[in-house]
Amino acid sequence: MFNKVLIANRGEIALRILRACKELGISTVAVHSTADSEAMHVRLADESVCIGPPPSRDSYLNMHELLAACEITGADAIHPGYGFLSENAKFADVLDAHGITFIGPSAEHIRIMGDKIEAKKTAKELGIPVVPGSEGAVNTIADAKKIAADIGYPVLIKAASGGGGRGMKVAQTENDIGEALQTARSEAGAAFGDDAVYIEKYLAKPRHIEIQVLGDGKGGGIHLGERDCSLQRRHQKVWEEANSPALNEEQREKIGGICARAVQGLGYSGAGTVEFLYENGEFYFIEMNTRLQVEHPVTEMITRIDLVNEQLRIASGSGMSVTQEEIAFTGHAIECRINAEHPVTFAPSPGKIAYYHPPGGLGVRVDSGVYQGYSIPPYYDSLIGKLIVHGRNRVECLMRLRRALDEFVVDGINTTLPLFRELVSNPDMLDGNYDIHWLEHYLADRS
Ligand code: MV4
Repeated sequence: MFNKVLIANRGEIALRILRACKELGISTVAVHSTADSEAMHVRLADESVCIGPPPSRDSYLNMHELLAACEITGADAIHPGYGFLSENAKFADVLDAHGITFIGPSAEHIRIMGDKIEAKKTAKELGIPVVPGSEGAVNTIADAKKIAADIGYPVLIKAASGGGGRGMKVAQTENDIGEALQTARSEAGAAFGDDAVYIEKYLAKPRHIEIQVLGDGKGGGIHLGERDCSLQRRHQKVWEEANSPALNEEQREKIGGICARAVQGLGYSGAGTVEFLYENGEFYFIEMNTRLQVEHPVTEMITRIDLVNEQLRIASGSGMSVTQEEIAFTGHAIECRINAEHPVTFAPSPGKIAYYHPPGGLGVRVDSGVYQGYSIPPYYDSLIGKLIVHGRNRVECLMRLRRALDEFVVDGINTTLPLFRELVSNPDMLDGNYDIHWLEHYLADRS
């Protein structure tokens, strides 16, 4: 196991990683920009290093500063968390060249999954069901028209280097496809420096269901069930739950088994998430994330597995702590991402937290690095914490979530807590009857 881990992140996930390290007796190094010197994880870490001014490109994305912090402190591993450099293959290579362990998958697997065309090709080879579409990049309007005619309109043109909704264009009919292709390619070229695009059948009302996987890098691989992340606003997940209200036990085991075998076949190392669209009882692979995800706690709550602990074990060569047979799914969990934003306009609301009272009680978890008197900086994303609630079933979980939301006080800044207090009493939400477009429609109808 590692002696000292540098946590190359900030906010709630930095604290989350620090907690797992401490429980394993690993020394922790916090890095922070000048805007985060008062952050909770900096206070709790064994050591801390200021790595630069507030802008991410000068601090949390600055590989030289992170390497220097490793040299200064003697950290033997880096945990990247999510976002920032967590899916940067070059960073994984640079750490490897310096003899520092990158707590995550190999640079090769990061690269494969970061290219959405390569990811889809690999997924298909591994037996994962994919969305019907082009076999690779599409370069000409003639090719695009032929493929679209084969799979049927509407179709979606996606950027190979995109992801998270960036660089997507819908073509409703053959008349649209020329412009859609040209626009998608030029926008992808501008945004990602790569104008490669591919085509898929457009799924109109899917759910977003993702499977958590772990691989030991030696051919072992397991799944830890699914998370339903269909409630999103502008490609930002808002509310995630495990299990999905839409799946039954048989479907869970089937798609979970497919993903576990894929991870085994790939020789994947570490935590990963296989993302699907789910429509009319069918799963369609769209992407694989080669990092720990924001919403990992709902999986932890129903499996009782500490995913960061597993990441540290795997990266240090100890392998996973459990076998597939030892994993049981107990109850139901829901996570609400609480942002420092106005609950109606979603305008960012940085500033000082005048009063902070998080909820507690059985089955209530708050993953957050904020505290009373803490000032939310304006430089980073607006996530201030995650409220995660567990119950023996979905009804009990919703009742507990409603109580916890009523108990949660954050004064001095705007937060999205009021939005969740609406959602937790909404009939569609209570029925679990929502797809990826539901929240945008709800918000549009509300205003
Ligand atoms: C799709 C799709 C419909 N059909 N692909 C958006 C982000 C990226 N993960 C893939 N995304 C989508 N891909 C096909 N063939 C609809 C979306 C999509 C979406 C997916 C999941 C969650 C929220 C979404 C919001 C808008 C569009």
